Amino acid sequence: MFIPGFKIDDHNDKLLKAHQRKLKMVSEEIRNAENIIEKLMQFQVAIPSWALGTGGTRFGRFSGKGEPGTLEEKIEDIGLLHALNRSSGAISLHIPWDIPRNTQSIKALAAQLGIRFDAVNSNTFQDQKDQSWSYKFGSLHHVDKKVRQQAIEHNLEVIEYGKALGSNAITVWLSDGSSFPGQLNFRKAFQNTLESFEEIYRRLPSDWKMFIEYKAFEPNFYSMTVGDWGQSLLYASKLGEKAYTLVDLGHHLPNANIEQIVSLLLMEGKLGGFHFNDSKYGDDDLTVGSINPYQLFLIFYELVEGMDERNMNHATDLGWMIDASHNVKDPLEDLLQSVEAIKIAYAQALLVDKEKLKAAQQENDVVMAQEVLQNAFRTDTRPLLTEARLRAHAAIDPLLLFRELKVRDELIRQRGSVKIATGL
Ligand code: AOS
Ligand code: ZN
Ligand code: ZN
Repeated sequence: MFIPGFKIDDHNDKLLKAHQRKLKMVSEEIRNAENIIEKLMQFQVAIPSWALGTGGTRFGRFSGKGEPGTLEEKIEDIGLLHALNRSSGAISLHIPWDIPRNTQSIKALAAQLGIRFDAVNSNTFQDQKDQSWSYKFGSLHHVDKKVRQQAIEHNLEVIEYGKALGSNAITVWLSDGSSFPGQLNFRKAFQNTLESFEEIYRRLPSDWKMFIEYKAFEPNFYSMTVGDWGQSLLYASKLGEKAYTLVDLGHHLPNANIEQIVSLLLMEGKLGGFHFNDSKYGDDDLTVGSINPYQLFLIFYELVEGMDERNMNHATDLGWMIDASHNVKDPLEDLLQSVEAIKIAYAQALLVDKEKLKAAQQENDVVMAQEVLQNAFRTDTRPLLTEARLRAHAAIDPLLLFRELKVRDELIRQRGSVKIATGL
């Protein structure tokens, strides 16, 4: 299914006046509105290929309808999102769930929809039916070299698929760890993992990045071999300048100060990418901004401040990806909400009066520091997002248009009710 431009125009015509009224009001309040709008137009968030179907939990999966059954259909779904918001112009693939059978036609389809290929992900957390050795006791950290070698080769193969599509980063998330004390020698597990990473890193193309994603627990519950940002940073530092830490917002122990982690990783030039989601308890993979939008804003403030300090390009110098999916919403509506929440927080971060905050910090004026941050957080930036969309020929209200056009019904009509997208 494709959304023709005139449907977007019709929708926008109806909502234009109300939007202009709101924009005028906000622009009078905000000194750098024009600059924010331009930055918002540049900012794209990659959609995970595995979030286009309904997510499952370990208790079951209530399959949605009209799910994409092929990589082409996944790209088409992201094309729909991108047509609606012009902010989702990238896809992050997971191999082997998304092996491209015909690279040329996949590339052509993506190009036609304005979608580029962000980081490719390897999967050594599941056994595939034709593989020789099991990952039951880990992959890159495994005590047995032949298992590690199999996992290394898988990662190298993922890089090849990525190269063919024009991606330039690989994300490695390992489920490796232990569930009981005594199961592992921590030092040996670290060294095996490092050695495996080194073999992959050696074969990384010169213009590629390697993102090392950490996670505090799950599926292993006693130790994870890349369990926190310290361990990820250690691997990345030992590997070299193309290796970076990837922060997934759901991968910390409760109440961790993620904004501080982000700030220090950026300071070290070692923050590579992001997996956005939200959570109440653990790796809940909920819609971005649905539980704790203030934390998201604080993280974005550190991102913007830290990137500016290093003269980084907000839109292109980090990998911005969503990693959220669950089982009660329409996945496409969920992703529209997530992208919107990310961009709201980004716009709010751009609003922060940095000079005033710096002065308050210098004076130990704690009250004023809070005021400066919360003034930005409490500003409604949505009209700026809408204006950015309008200028990019996207919908004033993507979610409303998605429903008005009955996109899901049409996808069900085309694909049926029983297809199940690959993923978890
Ligand atoms: C797992 O918890 C991680 O967030 C990974 O990023 C994983 O590769 C992804 O969620 C797909 O399962
Ligand atoms: Zn993740
Ligand atoms: Zn996760």
